[in-house]
Amino acid sequence: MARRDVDVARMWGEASVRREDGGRGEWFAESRFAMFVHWGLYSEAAGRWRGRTYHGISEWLMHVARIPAREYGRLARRFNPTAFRAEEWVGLAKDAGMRTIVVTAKHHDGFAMFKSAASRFNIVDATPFGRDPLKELAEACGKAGLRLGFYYSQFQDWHEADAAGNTWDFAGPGDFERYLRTKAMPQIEELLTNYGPVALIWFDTPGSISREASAELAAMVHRLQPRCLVNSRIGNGLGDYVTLGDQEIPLTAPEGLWETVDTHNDTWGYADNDHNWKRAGELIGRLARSVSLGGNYMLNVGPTGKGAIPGESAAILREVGRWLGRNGESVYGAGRSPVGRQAWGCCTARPGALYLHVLNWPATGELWVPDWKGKVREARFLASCEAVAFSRKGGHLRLAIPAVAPDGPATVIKLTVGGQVKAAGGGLFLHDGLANEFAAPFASLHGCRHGKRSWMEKFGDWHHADVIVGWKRGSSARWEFGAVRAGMYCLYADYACLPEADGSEFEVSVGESRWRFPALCTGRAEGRVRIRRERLGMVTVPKAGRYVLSVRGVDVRGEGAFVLQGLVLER
Ligand code: H79
Repeated sequence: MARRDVDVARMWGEASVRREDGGRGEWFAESRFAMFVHWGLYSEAAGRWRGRTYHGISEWLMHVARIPAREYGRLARRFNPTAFRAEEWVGLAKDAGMRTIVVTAKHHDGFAMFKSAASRFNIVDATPFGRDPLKELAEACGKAGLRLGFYYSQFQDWHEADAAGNTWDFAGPGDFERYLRTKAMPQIEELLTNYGPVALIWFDTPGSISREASAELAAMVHRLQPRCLVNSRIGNGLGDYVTLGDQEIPLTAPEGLWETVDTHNDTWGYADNDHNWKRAGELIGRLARSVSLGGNYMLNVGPTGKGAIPGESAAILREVGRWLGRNGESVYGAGRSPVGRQAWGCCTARPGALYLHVLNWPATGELWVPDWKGKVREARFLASCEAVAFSRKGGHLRLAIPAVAPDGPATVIKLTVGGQVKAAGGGLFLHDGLANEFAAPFASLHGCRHGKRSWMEKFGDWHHADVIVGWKRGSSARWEFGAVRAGMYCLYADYACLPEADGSEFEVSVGESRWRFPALCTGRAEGRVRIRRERLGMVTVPKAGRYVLSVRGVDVRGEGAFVLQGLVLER
């Protein structure tokens, strides 16, 4: 592969960081929720080129439509975002409960959204707008007390013959060193010199950038602004904190500082065809799940070419903000908890308190925290302060809750606890009235292995899963769980099966139920697996007790062509 190409396996770099961040990350856990802004010439194109709609991530339009750099550059002549008001963006971020803003200073298309002496291909010199929006944002953030960071694509620059990424205009490898010295480094220096304090530089797609280049960039950032963080996508393990894969909400988390970045719909840059907004409850769930594993959640908005954040997106963000107004204590400065993810949601913690985020409200009148070892002083709904009755039963904590969720999108129950809290047994538990996921990372395996898979739904719309790989005849995965009553449950499997493995046979068992099922082809997308949920049948849990759910390979075809994300028991 030519060096100019983007190596998909390495596009986001390693998820590792240096241990010592020099104290720069102290504010990180207090922030928790950030606004990501993708805004550039692609916003003006809005996912459309020459009458054709390109579904998926719109900031890749130039790449997918193979638009010559000269022609793409002409978008600048009509880029005139007269609706842009820095205070409105900042006001929305505040209303949404976000404490940091990270905006694209230069994306892969190479267009600088700020005044730059290093390249005339910038918003001040090349558009009728002629203003520097990053200056205005920096001022508005300063006034409102929000942190500001800049996204900078350091490796790909489709406008430059010497940088990586543009294979349609430029043949052969360019002089990357020259691009680094004459554009990337000078522009990053401008960003760190002309805009006041910068919270972080958000690098992206390090690809095959050299260790020396990553090290030099990091050193430059820290020399110019010692408090400024760099994310792990600087490459070569030289970041101050980890950025997970795009749109990745993990089940288990890395040590130390980490964040995940997410789209509100299925694109980062504005696309006028994409209305697939996540609801407030979904966003809160993704935020809470990140915090429950000690991470930060940065959610993207894609302003239009006129500079306005789409109204639907803004309205939903304000709803999240109102929820945070009532429940912020469970998010800001809160973090990892000893209670693992449950079918009803997840749990965040701070010293002396646990916060149960009930994202899926059971209509059964009870909420269980399994394998509870600890002293509860009191339980209250965080938003209303109303007390919640609790008791202990069979080693579990049982809370008596109303049939309908009192706090709309996600109700938080605060447990004030004394001393150490432990939730033993991995916390796998069958919650009545909900979908109980038995996920790959929590399985004990025999003759197969843990792995990860990523795939796209729409173009550039990434999904990630922890999976079980290496299935053979006799391989098995098992999950132990507790149940507090008898019941019939519907069993589903989340798996990907390439055509080569179609018809492979597996056996599932739980309690007295045991049968074989065939794996059905779930398709292939650009050579990658896509995970789909298949219904396998009904199983019976005969009484309260401990059970084992297992799946075993009987006749497995096509080496590596079947991966299992997990099983689900729902009722
Ligand atoms: O800025 C957003 C994305 O544009 C950026 N990261 C987030 C924050 C990003 N850059 N690259 N990637 C994400 C990985 C994308 C890979 C793909 Fe492709 C782009 C898959 C499809 C389009 C390159 C071209 C690999 C396959 C075809």
